Amino acid sequence: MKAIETLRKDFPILHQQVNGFDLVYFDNAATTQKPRAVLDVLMHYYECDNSNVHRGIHTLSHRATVAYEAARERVASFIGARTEEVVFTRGTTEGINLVARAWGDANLRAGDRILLTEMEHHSNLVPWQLLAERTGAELIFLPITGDEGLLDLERLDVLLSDGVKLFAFTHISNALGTINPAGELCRRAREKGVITLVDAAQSVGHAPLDVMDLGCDFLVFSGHKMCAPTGIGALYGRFDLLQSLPPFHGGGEMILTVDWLHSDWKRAPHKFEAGTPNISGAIALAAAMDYLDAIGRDAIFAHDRELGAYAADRLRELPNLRLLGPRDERSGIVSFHLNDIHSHDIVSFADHRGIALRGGHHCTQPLMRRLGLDSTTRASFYFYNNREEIDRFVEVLSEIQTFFG
Ligand code: C6P
Repeated sequence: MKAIETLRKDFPILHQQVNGFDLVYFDNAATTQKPRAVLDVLMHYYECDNSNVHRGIHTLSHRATVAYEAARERVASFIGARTEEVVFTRGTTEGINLVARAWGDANLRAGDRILLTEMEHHSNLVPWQLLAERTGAELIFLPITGDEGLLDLERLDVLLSDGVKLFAFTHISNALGTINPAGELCRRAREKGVITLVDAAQSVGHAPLDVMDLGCDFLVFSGHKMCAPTGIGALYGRFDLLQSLPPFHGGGEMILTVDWLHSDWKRAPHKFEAGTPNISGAIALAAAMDYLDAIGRDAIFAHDRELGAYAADRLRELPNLRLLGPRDERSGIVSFHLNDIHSHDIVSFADHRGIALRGGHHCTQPLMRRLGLDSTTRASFYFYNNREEIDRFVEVLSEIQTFFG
């Protein structure tokens, strides 16, 4: 990997002072910053090629269409899929809702079960609750082991047996930093004939990932957590599955022919992309993938884990700090509870020192309740963060402990 200082130069936003201090950006699990290479591609698209896709015969429309479809190819190569297996979405949340609607409504009946885990983000819980209400299906949960936040794999086979049709789980937990053994989970589900959906929101921009190696049926992610703009993401679906599903939204772009009472759809993936898509977002997502691959996803993953382990060690030095998440092999996400100081107070204090953290339930309210907490403070790292920033962060936490007595 290039030196961190060199990589930091690619991110204009990192070079500023916040509240009189050099910015330390530790809120990468919420959204990452964007490198100049991605910003330039966005600007170039709007300055030179902007037009609608798949409709016009004129030159700009042709260019926009070619660039948009090339972006689909790039996403496919980034995750080891076929081009026609990539549906552009607004992000992880929309991808899960698409599967819950299109696959869930067509395949689930009263009495069927959906297996989730206790560490799911609301985005991988609420759409299934809505599906369960529509169909009479039931949700069941693979437990975690406690503060260490590992999945209780001994319970998996039993839970997978009982009428389960779909197993949806997060690859990396946004609230605990756990890295789940996604390949093993998919294999064990497949052995029981259970369809899998991997929420890769926190993993796809941080680690090498190949849908064929994972053996998943569906996988979803958001571009904004991997150096691309907000409002763009992708759903991977095995082609035969995608092709068998009805559309999610109806409208322009996704049809072949329309009559007053009936319409025919295009093949997957286009039948899932109704209306004008986020063209510039897709093109910028492809640029973000080029940027990440030039650094190397193995190197990014190693750096994330190294910072995660270093931060965990430094945090353990603080008295009365309850650290959540795995002892070994955590990602670059650390989440903790400090004395009885509310996480919002910690985040506000740290902000006054120029450090951006996140405090709250991290869209995992049931998990927080399971841990007996209402919130945690979270620091989440990326390849442009370094140990010196973590040292400053730990110093500020010490200051906070003194301040709040
Ligand atoms: N987590 C966080 O600060 P969207 O909002 O669709 O881009 O991503 C939703 C989502 C789904 N799954 C996981 C594991 C996630 O971490 C997120 C987003 C952010 O942790 C915002 S709550």
